[in-house]
Amino acid sequence: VVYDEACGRRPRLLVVANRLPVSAKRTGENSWSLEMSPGGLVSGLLGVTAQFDTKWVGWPGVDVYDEVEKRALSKSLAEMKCIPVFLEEVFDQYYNGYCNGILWPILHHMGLPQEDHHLDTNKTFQTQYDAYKKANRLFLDVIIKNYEEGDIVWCHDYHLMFLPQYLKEYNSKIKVGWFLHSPFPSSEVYKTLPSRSELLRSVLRADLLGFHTYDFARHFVSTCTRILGVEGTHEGVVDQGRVTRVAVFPIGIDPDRFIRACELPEVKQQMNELKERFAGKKVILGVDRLDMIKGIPQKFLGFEKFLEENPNWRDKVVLVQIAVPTRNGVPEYRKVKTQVHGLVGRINGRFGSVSSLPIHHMDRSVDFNYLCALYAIADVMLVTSLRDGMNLVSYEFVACQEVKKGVLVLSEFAGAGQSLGAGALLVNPWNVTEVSSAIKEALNMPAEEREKRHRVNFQYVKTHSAKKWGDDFMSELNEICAESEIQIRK
Ligand code: ADQ
Repeated sequence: VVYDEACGRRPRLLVVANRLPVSAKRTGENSWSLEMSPGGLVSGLLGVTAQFDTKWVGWPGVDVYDEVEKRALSKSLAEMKCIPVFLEEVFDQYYNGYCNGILWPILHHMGLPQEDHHLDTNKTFQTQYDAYKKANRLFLDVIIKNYEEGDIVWCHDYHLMFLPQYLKEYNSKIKVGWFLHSPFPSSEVYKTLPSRSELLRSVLRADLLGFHTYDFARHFVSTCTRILGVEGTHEGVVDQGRVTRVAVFPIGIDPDRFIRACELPEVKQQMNELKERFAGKKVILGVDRLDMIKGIPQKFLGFEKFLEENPNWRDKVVLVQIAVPTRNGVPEYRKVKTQVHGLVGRINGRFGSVSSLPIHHMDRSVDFNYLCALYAIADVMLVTSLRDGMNLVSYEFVACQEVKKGVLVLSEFAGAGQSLGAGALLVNPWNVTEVSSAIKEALNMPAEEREKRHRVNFQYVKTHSAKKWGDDFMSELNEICAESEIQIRK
């Protein structure tokens, strides 16, 4: 570790993401209850916490305007090594506007919103873009207040594309990493974005840029060469002799957490109840955030076609879809929700009876243990993302299937399509006939073949964990930092 010798202490790592990994609930005047949410990022940092003194920087997930309240919340968060960034009035235009209304669809090959067609002169767009920059500056201010010499700053995701530039302008010696959790699109799609060059130039100021797959990294490098006229090499991007390293770090999960949960008496009890509830039927499972990128309408259309063409299966299969609503402040999300509800009604209306409904759809989140029980009893997991950085749901399903050895039907457009493609049935979610045939193949697959496919994927999920992802990124960043220290000393 680079800075150990110099400082005689564990080096500090500031992990900066839009959202802190805690849920804060007000329990009274100036008092808060906080709970750590163990998502992919927290699991990923499990490995590096031994080497680093890690602190989290991010939005706490609640609106706080009063200064006394802010201090009280900051104090409670400090005990969990979290430092809040209060975004207040910029939040809506930054988060719902620029991040999720503009960048998210572009990064997922969905194009810009139709109604804002003259984006560069459109006032709403300009307001959102300004709010985005302002929010990135608010993150910078908090980092500056907490920065100590030698700290490494790891920025996460598309919310913080200006942060590498702002950090380096503040102090060119800060070591900065940036990881993109979503895909990076082809340059033909990305170049429609009016602010395309500024964003690229900013992230290129980081020392290391990470992507989930080789394709996303390649898209990024070729986008930089085409838009900025810089040089792309196997190492990354070279601009006037300065190299920004671009590399691939596929994220994973903490598989043991899921494997252990499946052994808990409470989870076993939930599994038994679910098995009883769906006795005599095969269960197809879908677990997604209710987001247009997850292809939930395409999933339902594929299932509808399957029921249409296979009348003998109509009373013998259910699709359980858990779709937690997110980003309700963005119009596109409200539209997809209405579309999904319309399809559930149509398909249940066509194929349901008094005693049985083909789709059990829930607009909500389920707790961790119940999620594991659902993963464990499912016969088929159906993931039809139209584009997805990785898709951890497919990893979680595999981790919970040691007994059942069910089949993963997986979109070829999810990053996971590249890592779990060997054991899964890959589909193009836009091809309804292909999704329908894959459902049929999965439901009829002989035990021996299921076992073989599960083994391959289970092995992958076990070895390519979130911990490995965090360790790999940090050791590469350390190496780059060490090299540049040597260069400076020369
Ligand atoms: P997401 O788009 O959120 O993540 P994903 O990787 O599948 O997608 O992770 C979702 C997480 O939320 C999973 O841990 C899942 O268990 C949980 N979840 C989803 N629906 C739920 C529900 N109804 N109830 C309870 N839990 C639910 C982004 C990118 C992905 C990338 C990750 C990590 O979009 O492509 O894999 O970051 O980099």
